[in-house]
Order: sequence, then structure tokens, then C-alpha cells
Amino acid sequence: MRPSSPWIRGASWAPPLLLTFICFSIYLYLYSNAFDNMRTSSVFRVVEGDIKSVWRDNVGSLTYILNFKKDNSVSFEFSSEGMLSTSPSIPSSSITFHLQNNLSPSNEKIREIMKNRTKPLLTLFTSWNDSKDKHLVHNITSVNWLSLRPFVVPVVFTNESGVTEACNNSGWMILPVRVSAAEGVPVLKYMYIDAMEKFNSDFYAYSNSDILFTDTLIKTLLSLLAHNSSSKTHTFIIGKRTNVDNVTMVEGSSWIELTKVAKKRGKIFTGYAEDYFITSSSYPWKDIPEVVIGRRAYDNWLVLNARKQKHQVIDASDTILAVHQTTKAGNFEGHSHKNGEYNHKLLAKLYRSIRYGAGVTDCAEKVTKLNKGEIVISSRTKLFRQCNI
Ligand SMILES: *[C@@H]1O[C@H](CO)[C@@H](O)[C@H](O)[C@H]1NC(C)=O
Ligand SMILES: *[C@@H]1O[C@H](CO)[C@@H](O)[C@H](O)[C@H]1NC(C)=O
Ligand SMILES: *[C@@H]1O[C@H](CO)[C@@H](O)[C@H](O)[C@H]1NC(C)=O
Ligand SMILES: *[C@@H]1O[C@H](CO)[C@@H](O)[C@H](O)[C@H]1NC(C)=O
Ligand SMILES: *[C@@H]1O[C@H](CO)[C@@H](O)[C@H](O)[C@H]1NC(C)=O
Ligand SMILES: *[C@@H]1O[C@H](CO)[C@@H](O)[C@H](O)[C@H]1NC(C)=O
Ligand SMILES: CC(=O)N[C@H]1CO[C@H](CO)[C@@H](O)[C@@H]1O
Repeated sequence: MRPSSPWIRGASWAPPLLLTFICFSIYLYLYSNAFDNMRTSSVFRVVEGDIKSVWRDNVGSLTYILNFKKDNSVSFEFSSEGMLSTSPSIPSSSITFHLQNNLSPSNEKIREIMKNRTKPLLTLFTSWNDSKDKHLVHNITSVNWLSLRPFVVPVVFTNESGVTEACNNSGWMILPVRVSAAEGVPVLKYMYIDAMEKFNSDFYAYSNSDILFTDTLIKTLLSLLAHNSSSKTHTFIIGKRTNVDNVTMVEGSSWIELTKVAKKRGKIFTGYAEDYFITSSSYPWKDIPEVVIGRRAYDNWLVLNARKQKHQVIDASDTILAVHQTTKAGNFEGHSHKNGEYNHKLLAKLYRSIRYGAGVTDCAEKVTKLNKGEIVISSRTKLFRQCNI
């Protein structure tokens, strides 16, 4: 965070402010009048490039339109365009956060993040190896996660030059796989530890590389932060995924399209599969066993452990849309890999009996819910018997 604001004192802010305003005006004009035709014009690219440079982007990103209203409220319109969405046929998602209530902590946080005066909400990381079969899936994920900036910082852990190159060119952050096991698979805890050391954010999350998110992720985290900013409890957030077959680039690069296809073709998957783990920045990852990603059993164990440790475990299925890109490989990929039992064998050595059934999503004691348009946390009214620990 920067200390005192240069926006208030002195006159040196006037020229940059004016320039910014002119850029926004030109951008607004181009955006609203000649979006498709102007895409190839150099004027558009210069203006677009200028706005993007604010967010350190290279190709493709979130762009913003600021509306200052009469009543002194501000609204941001987000339009996310993927790095590969050079074709005008790809719709851009557009979402509006209305900041009517200027005093709300979430609105303050949005404003501060937009101005880069506070840390982002979430460092979201994953890992994948280059594989022809997965090119489309990874390209869609790449575009989708970029659309969550500047609230979310997307990070890929990789030692492969191909993945590094593709991601670095698109604006992802890259970290090496420092510790691996089971023949080169990243060990989860070191991904958290490294991400926490390199990037500053309110939350940190590993997610499988085939999961797509929308603004619902941002909104849920904003709410959790606003409600519990003073709480020092370790928080562990999970949620069920929605399986969607054959997600296309057009669908995956727009929050609105993604929401539509999830409703139309999506199927909520079993609570036995947890594909992402959002934790507070204080979460004690150093104490977690060296389980690896992409092999079964670790997800349920993590939830089970968090519940045993009395961390605040939250099921955000109802307020976070997490779309799983289901391809020919199907829905149980982690089960067919080499060393498929690596995690279970490791955990079985450490613990005499493991009741994975108490580590399903439905065993989280807290849930997020939409209540009159607001995201709230409540305690789950009824826990199944299998959740007993
Ligand atoms: C945001 O601010 C931090 C320092 O506070 C700086 O390192 C970073 O480059 C800034 N990001 C952008 C996109 O300006
Ligand atoms: C996108 O797909 C192309 C091949 O179609 C591949 O070369 C490239 O590495 C992919 N990009 C990412 C980020 O996966
Ligand atoms: C990413 O690209 C920048 C230049 O655009 C370069 O300075 C940096 O070293 C690259 N990072 C990696 C990890 O390759
Ligand atoms: C990846 O590269 C880093 C150095 O950049 C190295 O320390 C690490 O052992 C490598 N990891 C794997 C799995 O090869
Ligand atoms: C990824 O590639 C590395 C070598 O580049 C290999 O050691 C590792 O096993 C691969 N990981 C997976 C999950 O296939
Ligand atoms: C997805 O695409 C494959 C072929 O690429 C096809 O066999 C399958 O039926 C499709 N699934 C759905 C649900 O459309
Ligand atoms: C609204 C909300 O998130 N409340 C939680 C804040 O954290 C405490 C634990 O310190 C929980 O018990 C509350 O439910």
C-alpha cells in the first residue's frame, strides 16, 4: 500500500489525470461506437494498449469503463476479452459493479484495487504440462483467469519452457515447481508457500487447471473479506464444480456466456471432488503433509483436516460458479494417472484411519448464500452423519 495519496495535494497530478481522462473518453467513444470495425485500427490499439499497460498486461485483459454519476457514486464496467479473442465473433463479458453505497467496505476495496493502492483479493495458481490434447482447455483457462484481473493474480507453476513462454506472453505470472514428487508432480504445500512469499493478496488458492471462474468468485471473496476483516481465524473455502462438456473458447472467455452454458449444459458434480482450495493468507500450509496435486485423496483429506483443526471451513458452492471443462478424458482424471494412489499411500502412513467421507464439500460447517442480492455466510443447519469426526 502506498502511504499518502498524491491525488490530493499539489498540482502535479493534473496532466496525468487529464491524459487519463482523454484516454478514457477516446476509449469510451471507440468502445461504444465502432467496437468491431475499430479493432484493427491503430488508434484503437494504442488507446487499448494504454489502458492495459496500467495493469501490466500484454495481450488481452480486462478493460474498464468508469462512470462518474451525478450522485457521486461510481460504477465500473468490466469487459473481459481473452488474449485469443481477436475474432470479433467472440463476445466480451461485461459486468457492472455498482458502487452506490460509498461507505461499504467492499466498494472501498474495489476502488482501491482498481487504483492499485491495495493488494489484490486472490493469488490463484495452478500447474500443467504441455500436452496437445489439453491445448484448448489450457488456452481457455488462460483467457478466463486473466479476465479476473486485477482482483485475481493468475500464476502457473511450471518448469517447461513452452508453458512459460505461452503464459508469460499473455500476462500470467510464472513460478518454478520447486518441490515435486511422484515422478515430477508438484507438491501442493510448496505452491502455497511460494505463492505467499512472491505475491501479496488477501487469499491464496490452488485450482485445477481445467476450472473456469466468473465474477462470482470476486464477489464472494469481497463479501467474506468485508464480513471478517478483523478475524484472525484460518479460513478454508471450497465448493462444488459444475461439469460442462466441450466448453468452447467463445463460452469460456465470457463470464456471461459461461454462466449461460453452465445453466444449460452444466451438471453439478459430487461433493467428493474438490477442485480448488481458497485459504486465508495465514493458513498454516507448512504443517500440511507433502501431498501432490492431480492425484486422488488429497482434496478430501485437506477438508477433513481443516475441519478437525477447527478452521473456518466454508462451502461456497452456492455463490461461486466453478466450471469444469469436461473433455473426452472424463471426470475422474486423477484416478487413472501413474502413481494414482500416491497421496493415499502417503497419508495412510501418517494417519491410522482416514475418514475421507467427512471431507466432502457438504461437510463444511459454513455455507455462503445469496440473501437479497448480498452474499452472506451462515452455519449449515444439518450435517450428515458421515461428517462426524
Ligand atoms: C501496483 O503497485 C505496486 C507497488 O505498490 C507495483 O509494484 C506494481 O507494479 C503496480 N502495478 C501496476 C499494474 O501498476
Ligand atoms: C494455446 O494453444 C496453442 C496450440 O493451439 C499452444 O501452442 C499454446 O501453447 C496454447 N497456449 C497456452 C497458454 O496453453
Ligand atoms: C517474461 O517476459 C519478460 C519480458 O516481457 C521477461 O523480462 C521475463 O524474464 C519473462 N519471465 C519468464 C519467467 O520468462
Ligand atoms: C524446476 O526448476 C527449479 C529451478 O528453476 C528447480 O529448483 C526445480 O528442482 C525444478 N523442478 C523440477 C520438478 O524439475
Ligand atoms: C511434467 O513434466 C515433467 C518434466 O518436464 C515430468 O517430470 C513430470 O512428470 C510431468 N508431470 C506430469 C504431471 O505429467
Ligand atoms: C463433445 O465432443 C465430442 C467430440 O469432440 C463428442 O463426441 C461429444 O458427444 C460431445 N459432447 C457433448 C455433450 O456434446
Ligand atoms: C460473516 C462471517 O464471515 N462471520 C464469520 C467471521 O469469523 C468468525 C470466526 O472468527 C466466524 O465464526 C463467523 O461466522
